Amino acid sequence: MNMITNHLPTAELQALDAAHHMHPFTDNGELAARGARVMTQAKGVWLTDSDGNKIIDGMAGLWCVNIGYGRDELADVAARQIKELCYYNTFFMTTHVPAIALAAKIAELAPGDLNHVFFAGSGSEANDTNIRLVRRYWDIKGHPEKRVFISRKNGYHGSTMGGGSLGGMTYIHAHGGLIDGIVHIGQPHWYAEGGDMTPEAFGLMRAQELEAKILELGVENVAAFIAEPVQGAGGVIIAPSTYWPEIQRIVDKYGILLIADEVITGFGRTGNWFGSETFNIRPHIMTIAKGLSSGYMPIGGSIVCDEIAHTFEGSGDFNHGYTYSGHPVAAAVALENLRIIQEEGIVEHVRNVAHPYLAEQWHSLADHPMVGETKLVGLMGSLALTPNKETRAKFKSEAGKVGFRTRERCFANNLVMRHVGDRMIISPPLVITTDEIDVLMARARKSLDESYAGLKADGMFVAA
Ligand code: PXG
Repeated sequence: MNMITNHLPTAELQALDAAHHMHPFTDNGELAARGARVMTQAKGVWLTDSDGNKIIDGMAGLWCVNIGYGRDELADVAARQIKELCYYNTFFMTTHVPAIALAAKIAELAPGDLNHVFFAGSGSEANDTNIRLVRRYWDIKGHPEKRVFISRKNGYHGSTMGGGSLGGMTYIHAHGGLIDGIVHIGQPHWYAEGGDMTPEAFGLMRAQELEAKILELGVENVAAFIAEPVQGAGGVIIAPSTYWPEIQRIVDKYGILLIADEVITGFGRTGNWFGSETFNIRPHIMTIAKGLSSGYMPIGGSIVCDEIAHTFEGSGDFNHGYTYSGHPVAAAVALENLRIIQEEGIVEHVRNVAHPYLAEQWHSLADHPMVGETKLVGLMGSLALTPNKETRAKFKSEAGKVGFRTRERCFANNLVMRHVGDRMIISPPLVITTDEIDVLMARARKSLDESYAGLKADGMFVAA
């Protein structure tokens, strides 16, 4: 306890961390040389590090702390649940009150006939569930050959073998390979890949790659299409308006399953409870995690439609599950989180207050000399950095270098704004106030100015 509340000097913590802690998606040699930033406390949208800096968190942790940090209610519920029933499983015909209540609440909130929840510990695990659940579904229906998943390049679905394979990040595939039966089509990323086409024509073309792929593979072999309503980790890529209606048409026409990976877009992020509502998508399955508990506890799941759930009934055991499926403490905390989102009108706050207020300032960044595109849906936004707005040119430097330098300026200015390649992204806690948006934007603009000046000075503001 002491080490957390009254911690060692930063340098000692960094040395211990480097010696014993292997970080995700990190070069530990580089980390050891430089020392990790040590976060010690957080409240609302504000983080405090071990040097006492107050940092505004423009990423809600990793896109998850939707209700903001430090809510006592969640701590109280966790403590109460640990005392009452800290653990029991949901295997072997048993259940418990938190899992029952949470499943029922999710079914109430989810659109359409998405009424059944299979719990997991994370988004990656939930997507692994989806692979097995969907293949088993087609099996039960008498179509065991329907096994192939179609997903998208630069999509992100986690980093387990299943999640990493569904995802279209080649740098993830490079470390450990892919599982079989997963193929990737192009992403609806007009800014980077749309060339001279209009966004609308490009969106349609990319959606039609799904139809072409189904025909190439044979519909009898295709199980499902999985996609994020908005690509998050890929750089907050919001598809052109033509994309999702065409995807829905194709999925309906060929009768394949549609999985909306709502791990980021779920629970208010886009100004509705689910991104599928914002983009008028009708999935058969939704993947959820992150905002389900606002990141206070690790929990995820798959929300499944009536038809799929009923198909499983009477077909024997579905041989799948996790020790922590529906973990009672995580479920109780998630339930309290959903109560707060609902009773405090946080989704409405995003839609009616925070988004419109942020949108005005975010889109005004289009005037900045290095910003080629500004995108924002609800409270997830991106900026494309470019040395030439007219041609949407890439920088001459290695991809991501300019983004990295810009992120470093943000960190120096006590703002967490991430980069994905040479795109800057934000996804702040949904409870952010208009005053806090002013702070976030002032720091973002200052960081962009400093990055731009640095690039000019170093001769790096040059097109490829
Ligand atoms: N699906 C989506 C759409 C995600 O964004 C996952 C699944 C996997 O969830 P878990 O809980 O297993 O991590 C995610 C997670 C990043 C970053 O750098 C994004 C995620 C995770 C870690 C880093 O933007 N998204």
